[in-house]
Amino acid sequence: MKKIISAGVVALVLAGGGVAAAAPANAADLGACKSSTVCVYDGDQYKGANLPLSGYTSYSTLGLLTDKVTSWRNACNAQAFYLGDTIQGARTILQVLSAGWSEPNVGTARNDKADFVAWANS
Ligand SMILES: [Ca+2]
Repeated sequence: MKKIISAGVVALVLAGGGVAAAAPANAADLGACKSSTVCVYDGDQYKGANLPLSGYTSYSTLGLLTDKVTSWRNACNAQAFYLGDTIQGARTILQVLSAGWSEPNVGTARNDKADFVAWANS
């Protein structure tokens, strides 16, 4: 008798911020990400292909960097952002980045998953 295993269940885990150690944006590094901009990178330590995003808008897609983000920074001085993943139409927050903070590596569990960047309510 064959055993049937259901593979249809996907567990989503809301990973709040806080787990990885975010560091304040280093003034010397800000040249790579202009003020009032959110920047996403496909490499860690803000290397590789990058996409600068206006800090005045939320983005439902990250274009060529969709499912490729490894590091990001928020060079806005007042607005926090969500880095998120959309799975079958449902949005999951991968990480929250406070104003002025950077994350040099989002960590293995979040790596190469982000699809959107959105304003976080403060
Ligand atoms: Ca994704």
